[in-house]
Amino acid sequence: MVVASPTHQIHSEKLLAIELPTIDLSGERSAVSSLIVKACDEYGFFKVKNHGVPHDIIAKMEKEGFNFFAKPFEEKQKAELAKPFGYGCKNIGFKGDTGEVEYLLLNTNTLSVAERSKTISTDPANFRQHSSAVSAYIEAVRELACELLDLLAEGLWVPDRSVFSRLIRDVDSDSIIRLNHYPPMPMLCQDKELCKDKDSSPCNQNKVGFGEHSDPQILTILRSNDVGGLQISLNDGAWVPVTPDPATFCVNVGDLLQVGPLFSLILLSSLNVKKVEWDLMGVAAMTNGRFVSVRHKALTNSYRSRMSMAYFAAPPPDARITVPPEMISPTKPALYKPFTWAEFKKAAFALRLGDSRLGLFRME
Ligand code: GA4
Repeated sequence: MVVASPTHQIHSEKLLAIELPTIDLSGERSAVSSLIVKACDEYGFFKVKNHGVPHDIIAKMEKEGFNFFAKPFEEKQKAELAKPFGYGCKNIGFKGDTGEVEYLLLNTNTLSVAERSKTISTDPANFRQHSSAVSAYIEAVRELACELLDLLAEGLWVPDRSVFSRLIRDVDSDSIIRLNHYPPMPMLCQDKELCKDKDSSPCNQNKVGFGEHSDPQILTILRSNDVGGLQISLNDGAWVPVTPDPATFCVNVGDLLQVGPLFSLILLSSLNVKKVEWDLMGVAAMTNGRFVSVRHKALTNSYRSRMSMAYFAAPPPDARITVPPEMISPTKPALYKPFTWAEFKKAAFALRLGDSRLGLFRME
């Protein structure tokens, strides 16, 4: 993990943006996989370019999102279907968290396509077109997530390279997609000289769009328009803005991946039991908490709308995350109790946005 240098803070309100590592996925495979592991080690956040998601798929999805958020509030509210999926405004989760954000939360499960279409489009004439834009985006971003997870497994020398991506490809994968729209919010910063410029890096006086949290899933693939707002928390607690770059996707480690490298993932389904064995040499080379699910937040911009689209790659609900017996010894006791994604998710949704959840699953 990196620590902010003094130059990250020019004055108390204005922060210097951090240049996250940008990994070119068209590079040589083993070099790319090492870079991904390094970026997960050092930052827990990185950007990818030449990611293979076609520009027109991204553009259609973004247009779809902006069109939806431009509709009158009453119309958007009609998309408030089965909670937690559907439209939401200012309320985040079920425990009283709020932010200056409106959003659409969509299930990516193929079985829910019809419901998704109802959610994103209230115009029956464009029903099909809308549905296909969203589906095409989900499929392309899922592919990217799987590719990144395969590369990560390769970089970690895990014998089974598809160990993570199989969970995402599973028909029962609980991956979701979220469109966040942050309407412009005038800031209260006193330093007019520094803050009146319409640049994309917000200062600390900007209103909180989406409060501090970590993502519970395995990996998040985020794309935003050219308006800044994302900030990440570095090891020393300093907040640093991430420069927006619509040509790249921003990728971050989720809670499950923080646990994952030290654990075997056992996927139990009614039909099969798949156990993933870790290369003990590889595991021994890792340190506890090697990949950290970095806390982040999103601030609003004073002048411009920000829209981000996040794909949260998650396993099926019954995917069991547990310490393999060969990893446990009197000197190296298991750090976490075994849990399923369904159990972890239930705990996450019962807590406030900023609460730490992994602590609940730590061995006493
Ligand atoms: C954070 C990541 C995703 O946006 C999300 C969020 C979810 C929600 O908005 O309903 C949560 C939050 C997120 C973690 C803690 C709980 C659940 C709000 C909240 C207070 C969709 C997710 O999966 O977890």
